[in-house]
Amino acid sequence: MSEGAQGAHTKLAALRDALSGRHAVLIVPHTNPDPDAIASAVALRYLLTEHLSISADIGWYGVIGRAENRALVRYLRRPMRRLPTKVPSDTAILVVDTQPSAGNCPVRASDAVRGVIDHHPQQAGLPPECFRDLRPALGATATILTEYLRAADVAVPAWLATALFYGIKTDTSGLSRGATPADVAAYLFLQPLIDTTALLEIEHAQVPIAYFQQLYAAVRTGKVYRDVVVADLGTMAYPDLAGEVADFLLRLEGVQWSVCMGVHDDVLVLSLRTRRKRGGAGRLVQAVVGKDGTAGGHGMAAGGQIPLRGAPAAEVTATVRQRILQQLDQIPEDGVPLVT
Ligand SMILES: [Mn+2]
Repeated sequence: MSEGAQGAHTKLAALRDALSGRHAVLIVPHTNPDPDAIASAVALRYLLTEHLSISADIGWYGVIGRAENRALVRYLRRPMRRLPTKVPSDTAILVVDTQPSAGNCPVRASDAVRGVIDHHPQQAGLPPECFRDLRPALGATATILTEYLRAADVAVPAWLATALFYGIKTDTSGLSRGATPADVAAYLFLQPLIDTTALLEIEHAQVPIAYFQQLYAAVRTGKVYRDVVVADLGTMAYPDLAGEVADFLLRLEGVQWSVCMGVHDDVLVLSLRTRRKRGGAGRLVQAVVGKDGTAGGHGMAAGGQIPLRGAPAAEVTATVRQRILQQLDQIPEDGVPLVT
């Protein structure tokens, strides 16, 4: 048995212990769940059912807006329900792809949180007896769940392989962003098991006209400051659009950093991407957001949220832009429109 498989066995036993004595299990992915969060949640539920004979629900919060993510949820036959406003006290909560003290986690740290499986930098505040598998070096949480399924010798059906594969693929940008040998191993294990027709349909899901309107806004408002591009989407149809557009703008020749901002539900959503090998996006977004909101992420992709609390969006957006340019040593006056 490999060292990784041995580790997964130990983790599975610890997870089972953490759930003992609880009547119900609720799996919670991060707010506005992305494919990695969705896949990790459904995989954990499948693992609990098949390996430990424990049934569980998945409770999610926020918006699933991106057309690909909506297509994934449809393909999985809508496996999640809305997070209940009050979780019964005898329920064990398992958090995936985030941590209770992170800004994008819909549940706070409490004794009800019995486990956390995540690949973001470790946050403080977990109960000491809480099960944890936190591996910030990994490209995706879906990699951890794939290791568990393999260690438990649970056969992975095509729908689950497709979800996990897509989770790793999107979080690592096709293994090119922050992927480790463990992510590559999970990806290659899953690949022969996936439903390729379904994956093609998910990845090429049709988008609403609002998507093109917002792309137009991004291009129209985009400004280039030497190797930094900043775009303001105004009001966004859904919150993860900021990340989607930041990815898109990073393709501009000569650009090392792309930043996209927009407002959804009275919150300014900020997304950062960088091509720099040494990263720094997570640290940068934390410096920019500071105490005004919450921020998190990895070296090459990160994001933050600032509640407007009645302040005019244009004012908050201008302040954030100023801080970003300052952090990246750019002069505001040097900004040239992306298109004229
Ligand atoms: Mn993830």
